[in-house]
Amino acid sequence: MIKLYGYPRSRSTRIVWLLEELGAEYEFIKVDLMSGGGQTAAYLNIHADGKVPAIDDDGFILTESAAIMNYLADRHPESAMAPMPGSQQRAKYDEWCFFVLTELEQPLWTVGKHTFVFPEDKRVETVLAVAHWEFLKACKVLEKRLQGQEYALGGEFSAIDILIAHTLRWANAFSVPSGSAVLDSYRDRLSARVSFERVLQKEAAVE
Ligand SMILES: N[C@@H](CCC(=O)N[C@@H](CS)C(=O)NCC(=O)O)C(=O)O
Repeated sequence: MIKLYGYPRSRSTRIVWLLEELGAEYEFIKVDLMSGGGQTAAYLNIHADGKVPAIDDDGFILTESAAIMNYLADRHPESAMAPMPGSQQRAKYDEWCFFVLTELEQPLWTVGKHTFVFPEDKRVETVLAVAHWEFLKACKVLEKRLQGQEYALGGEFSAIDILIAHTLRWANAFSVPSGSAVLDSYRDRLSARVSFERVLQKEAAVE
């Protein structure tokens, strides 16, 4: 059974969400980031940087949330959570994936790091305005690409929607508005999925 190392409302939420969509069996192991759980020698053997998420699939260790999502989606081809590797549809899926990580999440995480993640003496207030601006710019691109379609790949839900919706939920939680009614309604529609209700229950159980 897959072991998922995670922490509520972190990037491991993406993996819980996907595992719930897949209906896969897994064990959620809480790494208590708030009390140094990521920095124990045992956990550093799993994730060299002491971060979450990480998975252990029968001894196969994998880190990086998007890599884990794509691995799990590819291991469950019947779920159609990601297009077949090597296909043009997969290249478009990957395009989304890299866009979300490098254009959308990156400025948002900069806001997070410089408001509540980093120790106070490492925070630089002057980066916030430019990070907000960059995030809004990425949201405009995202809005254009999602306009008139239900999901990122068109009519079918896939793992990339989890990555996008989770990032937009983070923005909301960080009080960083997307500035887009299209994106807000996409985020809320995806958050209303039954699988996401199960994510909230799973995380509440380990709080
Ligand atoms: N690029 C990594 C980022 C992982 C990451 O930064 N995780 C945060 C939680 S969302 C973490 O574990 N932080 C604890 C720390 O920095 O020590 C991924 O997508 O998995």
